[in-house]
Amino acid sequence: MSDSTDALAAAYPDLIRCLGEADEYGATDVALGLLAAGVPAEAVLLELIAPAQAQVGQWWQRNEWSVAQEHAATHISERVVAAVSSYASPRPNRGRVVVACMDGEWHALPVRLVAEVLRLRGWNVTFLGASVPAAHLVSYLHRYDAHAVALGCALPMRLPQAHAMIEACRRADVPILVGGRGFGADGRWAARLGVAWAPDATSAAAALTGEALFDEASEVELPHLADDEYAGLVRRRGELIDSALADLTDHVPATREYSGPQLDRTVEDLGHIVDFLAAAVYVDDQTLFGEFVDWLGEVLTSRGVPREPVARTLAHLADELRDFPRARGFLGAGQAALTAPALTS
Ligand code: B12
Repeated sequence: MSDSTDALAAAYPDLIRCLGEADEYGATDVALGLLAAGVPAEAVLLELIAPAQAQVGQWWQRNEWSVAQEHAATHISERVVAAVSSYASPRPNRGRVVVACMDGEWHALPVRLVAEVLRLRGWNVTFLGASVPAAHLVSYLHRYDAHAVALGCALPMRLPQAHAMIEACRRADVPILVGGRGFGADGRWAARLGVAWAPDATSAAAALTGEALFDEASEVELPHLADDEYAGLVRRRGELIDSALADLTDHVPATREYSGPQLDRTVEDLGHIVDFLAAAVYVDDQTLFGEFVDWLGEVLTSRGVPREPVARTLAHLADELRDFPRARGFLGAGQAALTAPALTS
């Protein structure tokens, strides 16, 4: 192991402790201490802060950390990223790269890490942050002579919006690179949308200096969209959420006792179910909805929430979507996955 690897491994528990205790000064000292000891800034960003944030996500998912603890930790990580960036701030000697989150996407920190790594590699980076509407991004790109645009998406349910944004950038004739968990761990949904993808910030930097990004890209065909299922799901989103909520109220007595905030959260969760389903139909891939259902099952179990009402909602939606064979297939598989562990236990 190199000295840097040893130093990062030794510092990781200290950073995690600082994030847990909301100690932003301690967290910044951990990172600046590494930089002073000669650990490269890029390694501090990608091998210390990024895995710590993934760990924070795991704790939230398993209900070991509250939303407030996650928010505090993320805020501190943002401060640490800013401290690392101002410590190591080379002047740009390469072209401009515009880095942004897809419309509706609030996970700015992963994209910020990419932006900072590109900056460290000499790119002149303009970071636009979270949720940038497509039309605004395109008019921005027109105004600046960007070498490329890098777009992040953390949630697969945002893929249809991501595609609209990718097509808009293509029409503006700017090379596009995408990344983030939303494109799948292996980038398979980026491949589906016919766009260059990088798994991490280091590969993103390599892609920007390579040739492939500048190959002529043509609009991808998604022939399955001709069946109108995706458009139908978008059109009926509100109605599907309302009828799923009514079904829960009729058949799951606990729902009737819900407070206003609990009802709001339920409506939000139902919205996520419909949006992930619509995204799966959009890219025509059951694994997108399947991964979501697996994740949802874990979230519910760790909060002591029974899976049956969610399985019931999937069955209800399948019933409502009688004329949507692809969506029904995805819902059926999801329902089976949700109920399978209950049958064996
Ligand atoms: C912090 C956080 C938030 C913050 C974000 C604040 C911010 N400023 O970023 C807030 C509170 C807003 C948030 C909200 C939500 N979140 Co959140 N969040 C996270 C968390 C804990 C950390 C994000 C992070 O910093 N990751 C660290 C970086 C390094 O991630 P990374 O993906 O490894 O990034 C690398 C590569 O993917 C790649 N990459 C990333 N982006 C890009 C972009 C480009 C162009 C390229 C080339 C490469 C690239 O390079 C990076 C560095 O090498 C993640 C957990 C996680 N594992 O990421 C959950 C997580 C992503 N969130 C999740 C969820 C569910 C949500 C909410 C839906 C929760 C809710 N009910 O409201 C909302 C959705 C908001 C929205 N509409 O966008 C889930 C998603 C699960 C799923 N099924 O998809 C996760 C995975 C948590 C979990 N384990 O369950 N979240």
